[in-house]
Amino acid sequence: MTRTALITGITGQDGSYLAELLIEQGYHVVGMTRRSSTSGQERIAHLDGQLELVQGDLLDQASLVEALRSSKPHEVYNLAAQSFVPTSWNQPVLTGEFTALGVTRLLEAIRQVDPTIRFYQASSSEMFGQVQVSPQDESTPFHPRSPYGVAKVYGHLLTVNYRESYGIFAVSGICFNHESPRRGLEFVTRKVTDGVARIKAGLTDELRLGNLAAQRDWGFAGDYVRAMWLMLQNDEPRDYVIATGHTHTVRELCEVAFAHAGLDYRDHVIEDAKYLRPAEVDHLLGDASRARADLGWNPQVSFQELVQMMVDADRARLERALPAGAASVG
Ligand code: NAP
Ligand code: F7E
Repeated sequence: MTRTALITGITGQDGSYLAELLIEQGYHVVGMTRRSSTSGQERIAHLDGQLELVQGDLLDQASLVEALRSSKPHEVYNLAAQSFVPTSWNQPVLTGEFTALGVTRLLEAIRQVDPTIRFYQASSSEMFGQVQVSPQDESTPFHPRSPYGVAKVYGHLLTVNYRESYGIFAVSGICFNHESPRRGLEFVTRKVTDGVARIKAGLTDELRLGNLAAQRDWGFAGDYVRAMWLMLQNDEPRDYVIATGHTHTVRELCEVAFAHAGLDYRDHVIEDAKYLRPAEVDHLLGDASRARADLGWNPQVSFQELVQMMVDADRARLERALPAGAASVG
């Protein structure tokens, strides 16, 4: 029997990679999208005809119930969220509505429509926040540092609670930062690789960044969506940390990205206080031992490979967008 999966947030970075994986696995994939005056579906345009789209919004309970009723999924992956940390200080209430209460709305819809649906919640290493121990694993205490992190703690604990209260197969992947050429342009990895491509093309000479000392455990999004799928195939519902086990500073990210294009980041990167956060997460490093042992999950793409892949993709994109020869300055 063909299995059906409903993905919220299908137009986002992870949604597009997960949709590809599930289509490859033979699933009927249904993506939930919200109405917009522009399409906003660039990341899934290449999957046109291979998946079904239903309209719905995490703010609207009736639309979630209807999305589940019409698509009859076996698995639901809740990837939709307001996911950019700085925006969560500007729009804390909206972030809470999407990223925290949205989880309640979706789990309530599952309880109402079909409690045998398996549910994946996109939890985040931002829940660890100001860490006292390193590396972080499933037993590390939470100390979130942004309204986004706080909202994710709510969604995480609610998922645990619906598992314990109602016996729903509801699990959380506590994913550390994961990136790709499809990453939003405002996140630091993509901002840097896009910046390198622009500098190389002669469009600008500088890149303004915030805290270069921040450390993150960065992996490749394609590897992380595999972990999400494996978690819903597990015998028992269990939460997992998904991470590479290596951490790097934003400065190292710059070194690798600029060097890959034959540039020295020190000639171009400017530290700008405008990009500092009201409260920072200084250091993250994940321990994915449980996922390795139970799920056989291992990341395939290293930090260097990831950054180089993103620089190459941004340079190729600009080559296509600019008049012939214009993107090859220097
Ligand atoms: P992303 O690229 O920002 O995508 C977010 C998705 O959520 C988009 O499809 C967006 O739709 C959708 N969305 C936002 N608000 C919605 C609403 N009210 N109703 C329905 N859909 C809504 O995020 P991502 O990087 O793929 O991350 C996927 C999930 O994992 C998010 O929950 C994120 O918080 C979490 N996470 C990400 C990372 C990471 O490093 N990437 C790590 C840990 C956890 P539109 O296209 O219409 O805006
Ligand atoms: O920042 C520093 C910044 O915005 C990483 C989301 O997917 O991962 C992501 O959250 C670090 C921070 O990601 C700039 O201060 C320096 O320390 O790429 P980011 P994030 O905040 O870690 C987690 C796991 C999620 O769940 C989130 O959804 O980089 N940094 N200079 C900068 N960051 C940005 N964005 N821009 C800068 O100019």
